[in-house]
Amino acid sequence: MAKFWYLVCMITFLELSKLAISRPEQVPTPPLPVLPLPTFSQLKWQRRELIMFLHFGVNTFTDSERGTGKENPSIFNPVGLDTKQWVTVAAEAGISLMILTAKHHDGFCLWPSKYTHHSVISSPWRNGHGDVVQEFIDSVKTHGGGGIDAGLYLSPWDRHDKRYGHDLQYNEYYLAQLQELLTKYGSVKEIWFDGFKGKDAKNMSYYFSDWFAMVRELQSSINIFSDAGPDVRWVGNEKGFAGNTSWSTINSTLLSIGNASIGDYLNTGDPKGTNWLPAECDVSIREGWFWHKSQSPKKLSQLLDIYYNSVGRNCVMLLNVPPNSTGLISESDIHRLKEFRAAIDTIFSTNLAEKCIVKVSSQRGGKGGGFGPENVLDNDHVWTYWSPKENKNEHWIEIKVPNGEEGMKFNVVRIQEPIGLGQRIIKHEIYVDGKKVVQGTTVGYKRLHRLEKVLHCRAVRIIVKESKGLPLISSIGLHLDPYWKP
Ligand code: FUL
Repeated sequence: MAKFWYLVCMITFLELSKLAISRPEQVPTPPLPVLPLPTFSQLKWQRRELIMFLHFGVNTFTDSERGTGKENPSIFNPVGLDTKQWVTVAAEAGISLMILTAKHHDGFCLWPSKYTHHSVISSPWRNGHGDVVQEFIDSVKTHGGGGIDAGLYLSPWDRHDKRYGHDLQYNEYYLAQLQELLTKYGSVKEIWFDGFKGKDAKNMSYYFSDWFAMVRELQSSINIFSDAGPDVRWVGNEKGFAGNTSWSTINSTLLSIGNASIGDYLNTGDPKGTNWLPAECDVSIREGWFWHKSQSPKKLSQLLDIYYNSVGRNCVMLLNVPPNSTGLISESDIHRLKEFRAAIDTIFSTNLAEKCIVKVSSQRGGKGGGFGPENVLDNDHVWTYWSPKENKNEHWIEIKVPNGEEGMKFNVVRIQEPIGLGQRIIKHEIYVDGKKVVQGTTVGYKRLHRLEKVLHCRAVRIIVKESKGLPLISSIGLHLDPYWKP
């Protein structure tokens, strides 16, 4: 009998210890991506949000927007040129990429290209020994504190060079200049191919495939911009406004460079697009792209409108700040840029949602599974996110003021998707204390909704009505914009 009880005890003990050493539950895995996805360089570009364009050249000295190509290089003499100042201004404005027009439509080269005399070597500036591109690149490296990168614009349309209009000769010339720019000056993060040419332009085919292949060969982490990408697309207008619906995806086969009729398609992108090709919103701080004594910067409220309609619509804002004929960024532009940066910081440095409780319709892997609502309030806007469970009918996330605490006041709602796993949300709605205030479409990297008035409330619910695959949200913000007067 004693033997029997001994056996019972042993078996019970073994069963219990099996329980104790049983393996922990499996860690839930991230959901599969929804293709297409950004490349590493596209993701880096998107996170820059605000970048700077610098239009500078012979037009700066002729009060013109479009040089004829007949300008005498002797007019180019920016006696006080200081590219360090440009970089300091950009850094203070929170800009991390600066794109300089190495050559505009007039054909004048800001670097001493060995393939033409129509450049700084024929100008009085630095006695013909100067190189604006080199000074610009050096300043970006030394004054950017490691946080600023350089990009270059090389106009395909060239009104000066005699080879323009002769396909083979001009394409060889253009490619030779590309090789100079992309081998002599170190790392270049964006190259801008402007598809524009005037109605009076000579007939000419550009060998884009050769150009793009050469760029890829010479620079490993560059993004190629043109109307049609291949890395960054034009937004379809020069007002800096993306579409209210704004997809980073598009069908490249429907695009061509220099074709004005595809503006609307470029503006909104395509939910069925098989290419990841996000839009860049180019716009000037002044009326013109080049500096003109008679022009002054846009008002702060205009810059903020552009910001909400570009960065706030899943795009990057490329703001042109043209150096003047002395070779400096003008004081009035510096002043406006400082105001602009201060406004963005004021609006977005406080997130009222941080003091709230966040509830969700469901969460992948259950509590503690790594995909909970706490992820929408951390500082990682790409790789930590809320994911609901598969096979649920409704997906929502709610931000609530804890009981006993005062309600919150805001007029901006920020929503972000972890685009590293694809852009997914097609339709969403926002309810404030049970009342619908936003009927929205796409979200993407960042969606900013400016509301009609400041709301004083206790609960904000975002409902995803339609998405490609599971909807994922990486960040939510409730902000107060004191500059917004609708
Ligand atoms: C346009 C050009 O014609 C303008 O001068 C400017 O460079 C702008 C960014 O692109 O196509």
